[in-house]
Amino acid sequence: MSAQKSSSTAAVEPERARYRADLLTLNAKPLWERTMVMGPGNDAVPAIWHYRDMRPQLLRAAELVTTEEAERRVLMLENPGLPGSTYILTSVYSGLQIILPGEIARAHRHSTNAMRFILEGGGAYSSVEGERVMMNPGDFVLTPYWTWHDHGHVGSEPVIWLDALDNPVAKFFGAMFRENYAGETQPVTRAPNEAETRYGAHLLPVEMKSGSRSSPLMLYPYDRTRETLLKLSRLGPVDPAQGVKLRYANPASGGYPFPTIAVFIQWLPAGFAGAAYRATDGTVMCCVEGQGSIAFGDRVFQFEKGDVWCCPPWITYRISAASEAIVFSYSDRAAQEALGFWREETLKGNQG
Ligand code: GTQ
Repeated sequence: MSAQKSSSTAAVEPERARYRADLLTLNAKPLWERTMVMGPGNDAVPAIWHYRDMRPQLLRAAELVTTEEAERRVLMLENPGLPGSTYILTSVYSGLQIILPGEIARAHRHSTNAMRFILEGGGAYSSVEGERVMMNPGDFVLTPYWTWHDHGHVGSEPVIWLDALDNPVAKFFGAMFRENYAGETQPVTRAPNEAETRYGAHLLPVEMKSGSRSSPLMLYPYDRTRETLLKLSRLGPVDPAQGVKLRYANPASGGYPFPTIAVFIQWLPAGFAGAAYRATDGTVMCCVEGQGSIAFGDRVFQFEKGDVWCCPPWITYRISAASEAIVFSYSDRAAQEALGFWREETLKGNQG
């Protein structure tokens, strides 16, 4: 039986080779010869960018390049497993941006959702669709799809923040558009903290009609986020893998702040040794307070304030905290849940 099979395979092989060559001229390939593995995960690998390494390079960029030359003075964080991509993960972008007193980052808009998480310094503002908000460390600031935005600085010390965008998703769909504003900056046309007043007090305009799929808030201030997190740290529950983890909510929908990006903050008790966890959403994390470590199998990254690292899809990790710690994060979970792809798993015992 097996001899018969191999002799017939040998006889048919030259014909199969001719067949393969014929198919190639038609831009077609046989599925039964596909080598691509059908399984979770992708080429992105775990990686960390320490603030002690990145901060001096940002200050150097501020000496070497003006904001006239570089419309945004940003160091992009590129995953070592995705060389040439400019992306930290296959679904989300991360960059570290620095702005000096007196500088502006010119107004533009793009068909990608953007957000900032402020790491250091005060006195910088972000203008979005005519509203200007001051940004302070720990604040999470939104620039939704196709909104005009520019940044400026009226303070006295460098300001550094983490930029997050869903560029890879827009690029994947071939739906990336971008436009410069006619002037360098846009006029302020709204009252101070207008979005907060309209949408930020558990009240909404009774006939609210928003064409936006993103949160109508412009800023989620850290003082309030932190206070809530610390109160909940006493009330619990504390998840075995994630500590006390909250998601930032769109007050109009109850959903995530963006259609593509989910945004989170978590508190870890001192001595926390998290259970092994994996999920299909690629996640970028940033330490806001305290110190800890994240282990991907035998690879362990120590983290402290300002460090940024990525957890690629379906790679198991464990988070530990040496001291009480607060970690900000964002991922493509919003998009994956909307499309029905998202899965997670907390592994019991010593697996992973
Ligand atoms: O601040 O508008 O890191 O448009 C990349 C693209 C920041 C921004 C980035 C951008 C911005």
